[in-house]
Amino acid sequence: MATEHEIRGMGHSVPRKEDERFIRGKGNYVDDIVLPGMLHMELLRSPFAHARIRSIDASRAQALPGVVAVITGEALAAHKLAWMPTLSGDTQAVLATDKVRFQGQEVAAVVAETAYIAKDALELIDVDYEPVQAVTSPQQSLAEGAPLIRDDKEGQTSNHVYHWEAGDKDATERAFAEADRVVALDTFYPRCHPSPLECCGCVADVNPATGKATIYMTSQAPHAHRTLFALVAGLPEHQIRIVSPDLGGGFGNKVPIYPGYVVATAASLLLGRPVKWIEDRSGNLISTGFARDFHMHGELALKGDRMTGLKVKLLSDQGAFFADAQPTKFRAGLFHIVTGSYDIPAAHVETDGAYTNKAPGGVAYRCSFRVTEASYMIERLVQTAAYELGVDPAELRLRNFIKPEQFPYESATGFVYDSGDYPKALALALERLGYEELRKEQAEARAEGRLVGIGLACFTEVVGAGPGKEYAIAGLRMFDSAELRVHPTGKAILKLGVKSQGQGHETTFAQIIAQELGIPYEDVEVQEGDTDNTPYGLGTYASRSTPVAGAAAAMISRELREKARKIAGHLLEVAEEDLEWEPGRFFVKGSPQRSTTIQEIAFAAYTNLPEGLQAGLEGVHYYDPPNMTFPFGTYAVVVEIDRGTGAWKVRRVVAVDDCGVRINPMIVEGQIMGGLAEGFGIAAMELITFDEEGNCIGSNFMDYLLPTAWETPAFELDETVTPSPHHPLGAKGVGESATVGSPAAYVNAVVDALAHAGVRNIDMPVTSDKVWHALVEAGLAQ
Ligand code: MCN
Ligand code: CUN
Repeated sequence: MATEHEIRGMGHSVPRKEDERFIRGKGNYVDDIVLPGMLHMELLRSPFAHARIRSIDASRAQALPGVVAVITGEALAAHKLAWMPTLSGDTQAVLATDKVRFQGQEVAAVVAETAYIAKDALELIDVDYEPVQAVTSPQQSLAEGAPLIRDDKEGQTSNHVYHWEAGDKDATERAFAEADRVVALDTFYPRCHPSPLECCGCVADVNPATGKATIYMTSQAPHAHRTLFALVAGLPEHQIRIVSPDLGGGFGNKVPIYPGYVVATAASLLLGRPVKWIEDRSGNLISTGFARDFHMHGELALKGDRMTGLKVKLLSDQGAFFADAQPTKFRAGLFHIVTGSYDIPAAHVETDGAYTNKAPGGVAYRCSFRVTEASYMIERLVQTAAYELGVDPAELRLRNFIKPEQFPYESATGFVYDSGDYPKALALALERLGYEELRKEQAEARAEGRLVGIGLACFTEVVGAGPGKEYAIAGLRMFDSAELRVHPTGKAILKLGVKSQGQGHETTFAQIIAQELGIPYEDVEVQEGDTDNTPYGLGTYASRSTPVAGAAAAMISRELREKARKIAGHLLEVAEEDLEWEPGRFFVKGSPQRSTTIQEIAFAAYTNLPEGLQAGLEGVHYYDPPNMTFPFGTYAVVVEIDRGTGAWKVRRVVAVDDCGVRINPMIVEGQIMGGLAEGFGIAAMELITFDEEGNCIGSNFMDYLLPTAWETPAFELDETVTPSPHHPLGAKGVGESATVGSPAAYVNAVVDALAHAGVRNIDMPVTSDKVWHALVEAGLAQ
């Protein structure tokens, strides 16, 4: 039931509440926090990718006026803080003691009266390095005789991190033995970076009198970070308060715990004064939360035009420390969603990880735990198969889709997809595109010597972890929470365990309460990010806020509605069973004029209660979802290639998304447009790479290219709605879909323009340079 205009429940595209302050420059970010007596910290980073540390002499830095302390790994080691655990159970150096293992690694910290003094003092620290040969690719790292990167780890004799498999190997081998065609694709998903507007940072304030540590930090998961701080630093958890204020984007970059946070906290503890650390752009690009860096080999077995088996092997470049934020049970994240939208009876996935002399990552950048790479693999592979078979790529997909009546569908690698209607989303995208016409136009253009390409991606994602029994981070089960307090005058505060980084939670979660309780959305304030003030939750990533916390918000509203019903019965002097609900009021069945509003009920909850009922209208709900949600869609891209230069231009992007029921359609569209722009950046220009010595190329925005409004194409959006059957609101997550789904569509379009000449793959970023080489090789260059 749609709510009234005044209530603005779900389905209304209300403007974002938070934009009032963001647009006026009145946001409150970590760097806006200034505390009395606050000191500033800067980090010294390693110029070498791999080197032994012979000695560190900080005396000159220490002597600079205004410098309060220089902190080295050795000093931290005295407090057992030189190393910290990562989210995936490895260890990571906080400040290097024995060796540096990537360029940009944190070596020492200066704490000073101003950030400028601290930065100047960094240059006065003398570190004596003994360079060691750097390893910059996983192939090199796993080869015989490669230098051992993690010689700090007992029993570690090679650079191999893990081997992990999913699916049924024998069944897959049989499918390949019986296949009448096998199509293969080797591809590389390059290292890229989330690059939020705001870099990472914190203000650590350990009160020497009370011992309470208040840490303002850029955190997508404040509660989980508090627990990890307690476990690592040995501080009592109730004495730690993490406050994550407004965040200038996260995109996964703010999931891990970085050395800067730990050193600033240790510094505040030792010095008895608040310490601020704000990362600069290069620090962010070279040392924190990279994404991808996957070498992938996929093979598809076909019988006629039916996909009968899928084999994927991948080799992941983990950098110097294995720091992925990943669910404990799944070592390689959720890569096994690689069967995608297709009914493939047998599949087998093998992944290996290797240490290299590069910054550690996280499964970061709008990725839902490696679903991005999986989606790219299958959508590129399917297009390759279409060319080999001589079947239209849309038609081949249609023939192999999981059919609407097959849901809930168990995939060959063990996921149970909740719901989907893939043919519908594809058909809508093709209709919006005018696909048939475009194919004709493509053929005509080719006859005239012009290269037009049409690329499709029919992605399926898996988002919204838990269930807690299967998904945990560092053992913490992935449920989430909502606490709702309805005040006597009918205004409410909703407190959540998740943390918006710009997704609009203050608006959409208020709309959920408006929908469920009929309290106008303006009357609901949403609070997140302060661990002293919000119920425990696992945080915002993997598009889990709507699937998990959104469900918790709906459930607590419904619980309060049941209490409200009791009060309404008392107020109207009828039995509860005789009452009917519509958003905002209860009325007596058959006489709708006898009614009482939610505001009147809220007042009565504090003033006029039925016998035996507790006062107040408040409660908290912890929601552990029964399954993930599986959003999907079809992205279609049309490009034209310049045969003289290899430059390619996007002519159109049509995006059909299905994230189940939409809470705020405008916010959903904003999420999708942002993701389509990011997908374009990844496909076309974003790349962090390294030279042979391990020097990072891509450490600033001159080298690491982000698309601006100038390059970014226009987007045409549409939707289908297939509700999630297990979510109380029917909603699925959407926050990552377009970044996950779209890169394959862009690359497929460029390859499609060249496919008639035998081109099958161009690795991302698809620069004009690479396209030019493909043109030359295919004899199409002009
Ligand atoms: N929404 C909705 N209806 C749905 C699904 C979502 O109205 N059916 C709304 C939500 O209520 C929320 C937004 O869309 O306001 C995104 O919701 P959801 O899909 O639940 O994702 P999360 O809120 O958990 O956000 C995480 C996701 C991730 S993992 C990354 S990475 C990412 C992304 O969101 N980082 C972002 N989008 C981002 N957007 C901004 N502006 N900044 C980031 O850092
Ligand atoms: Cu993996 S990027 Mo988002 O899940 O925070």
